[in-house]
This record gives sequence, C-alpha cells and structure tokens, in this order.
Amino acid sequence: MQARIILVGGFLGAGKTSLLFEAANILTKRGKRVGLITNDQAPELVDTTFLQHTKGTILEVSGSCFCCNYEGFTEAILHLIKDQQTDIIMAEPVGSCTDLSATVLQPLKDHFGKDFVIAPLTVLIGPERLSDLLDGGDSGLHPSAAYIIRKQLEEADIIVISKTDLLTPDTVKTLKIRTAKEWPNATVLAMSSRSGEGLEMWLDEVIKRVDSGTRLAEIDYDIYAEGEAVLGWLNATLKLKGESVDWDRFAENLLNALSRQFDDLNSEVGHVKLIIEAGNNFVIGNLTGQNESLELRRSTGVGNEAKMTLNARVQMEPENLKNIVLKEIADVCGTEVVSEILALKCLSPGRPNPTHRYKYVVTTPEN
Ligand SMILES: Nc1nc2c(ncn2[C@@H]2O[C@H](COP(=O)(O)OP(=O)(O)OP(=O)(O)O)[C@@H](O)[C@H]2O)c(=O)[nH]1
Ligand SMILES: [Mg+2]
Repeated sequence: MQARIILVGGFLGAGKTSLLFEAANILTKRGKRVGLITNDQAPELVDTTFLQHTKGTILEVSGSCFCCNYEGFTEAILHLIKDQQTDIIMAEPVGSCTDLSATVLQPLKDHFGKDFVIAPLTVLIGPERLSDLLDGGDSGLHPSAAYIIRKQLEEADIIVISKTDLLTPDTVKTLKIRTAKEWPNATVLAMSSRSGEGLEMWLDEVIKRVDSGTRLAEIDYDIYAEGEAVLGWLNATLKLKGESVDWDRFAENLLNALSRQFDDLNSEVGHVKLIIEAGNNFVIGNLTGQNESLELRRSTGVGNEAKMTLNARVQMEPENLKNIVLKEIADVCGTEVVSEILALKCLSPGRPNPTHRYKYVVTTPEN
C-alpha cells in the first residue's frame, strides 16, 4: 500500500496539534506506522515536544513554513516513508500560513503523485472565530490576519469545525449549514478532539479520499504578509530549578500573568502555549484568546528541576513580546525558582516567499 500524506491546516489555536495527537494514537492502535511533521518559523516547539508523547515518529521543519521551505518539507516526507517505513504522515503547517494548495499540494501532486497519496487539505476552525467570521467580523484580529483565515477556508478541501464539545448539537448543526453555504466547494465536518466525536468520520475521509488541492484561492500577498507581520512570535526553552516546586501551579501562574498583560494592552492572542516536562511527566498550558481561554492539561507534579518550552504568537511588536515574557517569567520564578534560558528566538514573520506557486490545479494521477 502506498504511503499517504495528510495536511492539517487552520489558524493559530484552532486545534491542529490536538487532532494530530488523538489521530496518531488511533492509527497506531490500528497497527499503522505514523509520521508527524511539525512546522514553525523557529525551532523549540511546544507542538513537537507534545507530539513526542505519541508513538509516532516526529520530524520538525523549522526556520520557515512548508511553502517557503518546500525542499525541507519533502525531505522530511521522503525520510519518513523510505527510512522509517511510515504508512501515514500527518503534517501541521504554521497556523498563519495560507495558499497551501498552490504552494504545497500542487507541487506535491506534480512531483510525487505517483510515489505517495496526497489526502484532501483539511482546515480546522474553532467555533468562536468561525461564528464571528460568518457574521462579517474579524474575530478580534487585525483585518489582514482575518483575511488569512478566510483564505485558508476558501482553499480547503475539508473544513472541520473543531471543539464541538463546547457547543450544543443545535449550534453545531447551524454552524455546519452556514459554513457549507459560505464555502460551498468544501466538505464540512464537525469534530471534537476532546470527546472524540466526529474524529473517526474525519479520519475516514482523509484516509480514503484521493482528491487534494481541488482549487486555488486567489491570494493578495501584500495582505497575507501584513496579516503575518502584525504577529509577534517568540519561541523559548528554559531550564528551571528550585526546591519542591509545584510545576503545574508555576505553569498556571505564568499563563495567568501573561494573559493579564495581553488583555490589559488589548493585544489579541493568537496562541500562547507552554509545556513543562520533568522525566515522563508534563503539563501543557494554552491561551488562545482572553483569560477565559486559559487551559491546562496533564501534570508534571512537584519536583526540583524541569524544562519549559514556551511559544507565544501575539499581536504586538516582537521586542515588546520578549520583554513581557521575560519579565513575567522572572516574576513568577521570584526567589524560589532559578531559570536559565537555553534558547530564545523572537521575530515577526517575514514576507512569504514560496519555493513554488502553481497557477493551475494538477490532476491527481491514479494511485
Ligand atoms: N474544548 C476543546 N478544546 C480543544 C479541542 N481541541 C483543541 N482544543 C484546545 O485548543 C487549544 C489549542 O489547541 P492546539 O491543538 O494546540 O491548536 P493548534 O491549531 O495546533 O495551534 P497552533 O499550533 O498554535 O497553530 C488547546 O488549549 C487545546 O486543548 C477540542 O476538541 N475541544
Ligand atoms: Mg499546533
């Protein structure tokens, strides 16, 4: 059987990594060899660290997005297929990325259509942002960032409304109808990685279907570039040391402190996430909007030493973001915890400059 590559896109915080985590566990139980590819503008990713807790083989393409580092992306795919004998690869592009049909799927079909199967492009969208977009709003984002989300949905083969456990069945039904009306060419599904509802249905689609990148979205790269550039981007890894520190409480205090700062400054949060690991234990925390969105899962418990990876994407200048993050880490550490920065990168994404950009849809060869 030919290997299959499944791209799962969607804006920051839409639930892509959570879906990959659950889907990887299901597929592994079915006896499949799973490969997972994460992607970011810079290394030190919470997503990579989190997905390492599945049985899949994880590769990280960092430094730029899949479209701007197409060679790096295809090398990762070929390595997983040839050297790791992977059956199914799931790849998560950067949340602020769009034009994937023209820059990634068409070239993949053109270059590798006979070597492996390329599944339909899935784009996830959380119910809150989706409702606001359908009402004509920008979901609290800069209009150019909201433009990116609209373009992601426009080019999707499958739109998945995520986090349906937060909604009533009636709301899910209405949202699905409105979404299908707005983007009539896509298959519209609804799913919760949390409860598992709808997950098998999505897996069925991406495991059986062979139509991928069935259309191209017309994208204005000036608006796209601005939508990315309004976001400050920070990736950091720190070593933390103290005596009998409650790392779960530490994670919660830090995310709360950061959230208060961003809310006070009225800076829209794309996604702020952190993972604190000690041995096999980890706590993962996410902030996908204002303070109410703060969420912590799993537990690192109490200990003397831990490693923290923190990724923040917030609508503000990168330098301000860095200052706020470092100050809040210092405050939360106080005199109890000593922190040592192992890696720190802070940037504002540059103008996307894809390796390829197809102007036509490549016909999927018979597999
Ligand atoms: N209630 C609920 N929350 C979810 C679900 N899926 C994801 N989340 C939460 O949404 C937040 C973001 O999830 P991720 O999976 O990290 O989102 P992402 O799209 O990978 O984010 P980026 O990598 O930053 O673009 C986390 O707090 C998750 O726990 C779901 O099905 N239900
Ligand atoms: Mg992710």
